[in-house]
Amino acid sequence: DDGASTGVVVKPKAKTKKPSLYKVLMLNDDYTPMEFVVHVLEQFFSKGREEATQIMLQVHRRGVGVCGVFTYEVAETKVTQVVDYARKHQHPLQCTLEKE
Ligand code: TYC
Repeated sequence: DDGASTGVVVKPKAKTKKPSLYKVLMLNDDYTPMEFVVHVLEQFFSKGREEATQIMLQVHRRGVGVCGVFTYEVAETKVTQVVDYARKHQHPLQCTLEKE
């Protein structure tokens, strides 16, 4: 807009792009104790006992559940931390990323 008709020059807004978001998904298995999964959801995803239990039961019954939604780097870090922590405790718990 060169302001020819109104005298007002509108500067084009420099658009800041929102980062893509990624879901961290928890996967079911037959061996990881329910209590361990609840503990992971509390410690790594800041869930309260109630919500952590609901998510764990969703995964147990349906096979998969959403732990949280993050930018790529944060989501990738959560997955690594959870899988490393589970291995340290000798549980096969798996989680993964999915682009929203
Ligand atoms: N299915 C497991 C059991 O019966 C519990 C479990 C829930 C494991 C959620 C993993 O992401 C998981 N002990």
